[in-house]
Amino acid sequence: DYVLKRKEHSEYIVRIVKRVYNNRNTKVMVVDDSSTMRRWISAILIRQGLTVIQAENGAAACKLFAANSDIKLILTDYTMPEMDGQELTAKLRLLRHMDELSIIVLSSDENSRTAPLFLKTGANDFIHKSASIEEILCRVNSNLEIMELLEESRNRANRDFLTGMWNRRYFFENAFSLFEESEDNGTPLSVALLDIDHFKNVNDNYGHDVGDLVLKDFSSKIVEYFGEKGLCSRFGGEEFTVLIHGVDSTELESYVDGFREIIEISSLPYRREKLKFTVSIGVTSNITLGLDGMINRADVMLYEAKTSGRNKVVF
Ligand code: GH3
Ligand code: MG
Ligand code: MG
Ligand code: MG
Repeated sequence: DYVLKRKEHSEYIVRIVKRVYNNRNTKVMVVDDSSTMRRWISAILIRQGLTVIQAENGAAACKLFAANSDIKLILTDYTMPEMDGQELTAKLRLLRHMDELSIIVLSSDENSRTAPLFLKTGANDFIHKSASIEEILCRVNSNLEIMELLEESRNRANRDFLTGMWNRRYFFENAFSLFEESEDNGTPLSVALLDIDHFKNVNDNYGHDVGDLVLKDFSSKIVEYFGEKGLCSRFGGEEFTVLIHGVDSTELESYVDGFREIIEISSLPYRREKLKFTVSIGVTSNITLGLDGMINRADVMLYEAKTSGRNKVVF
C-alpha cells in the first residue's frame, strides 16, 4: 500500500472522519449475482457508515431503486442473469443524472473495451475486481464527495443564502415550464406576491439580526403552508413569490387568505417578547397575461393591499 507522509496522512484522516460522518444518511446499493461478493462489499461499505441495500441482478436492482429513490450510489457487477450491469447502468442513467446518482461498475472482465463501454453508457467509474479494498473505498468516497460538492454549488446558485428558499433565478428557470404545462392541460395556476407589512420597523426597533430571524421564520412558514411544490421563492428583501398550481379559482381566495391569517395569529418568541407582524398579498390567476404579466398584475394587487390598509389579500 502507498504510505502517506505524516501531514498528508493527518489530512487524509480528517477527510475520512468527515466522510464517515456524512455517510450516516447516505444510502447505497450493491448489485451482484454472487452472494459472497455482495456480502463482502456490503460489509466494507457498512463499516464506512453507509446504509446498504443489496440486489442479486439488474432487474431486482431496478425494482429496489424505484422504492428507494434516495439511493446515492450503486456499485454493480457486469455479468448477471436477467439484467446485466450495462443494461442496468443505461436504464438508471435515464432516470438520474450523473451528478445525482453515481454508478460504479466492479467487474473481473479482462477485456480492455469493457471499461470505456461502461463509461460511455453512463457509469461514473469502473473498478477491476482485483482492486484492493482501499482502492474501492477511495473511489466510492471520491464519487460521493463529487456529488456533494455539485449539490452544494447547485444550492449556491439556486437558493437564497439567508432563508435557504429558492431564489429569483431558480423561480424563473422553473416557473415557465409550470406555466406552459398549465396552458397545455388547463391546470389552474396562480401567482401570489407576499410582502411583510412595515418590516422596516422590525429592523429599526430590534436590529437587522432580528429582522433576519423574522425573514427566516416567515419563509419557513411559506414553504410549510404552500409546500415545496408551490414553487416558493424569495424575490428580494421581504418580498416573496409563490407560484400556486392545482388550486381551483373557487378555493384560491380562502387558501391564500388562510396563510395571511396564520401570520396574523402567530408570533415569534424573542427574549421576553413575542414579535408579531402581518403580511399583504397580491394574487392573480389570469394566465392569459403571460408569466411576466401575471407577476406585474400580482404586484399591482399587492400595492392595492398595501394602500387599502395592509394585512389583506387582494385578487
Ligand atoms: P410595507 O408595509 O409598505 O411593505 O413597509 P416595509 O417597511 O415592509 O417596506 P420597505 O420596503 O419600506 O422596507 C423593507 C425593509 O426590508 C428595508 C430593508 O432594509 C429590509 N430588508 C431587506 N432585505 C433584508 C434582509 O435580508 N434582512 C433584513 N434584516 N432586512 C432586510
Ligand atoms: Mg456476476
Ligand atoms: Mg414590506
Ligand atoms: Mg417590500
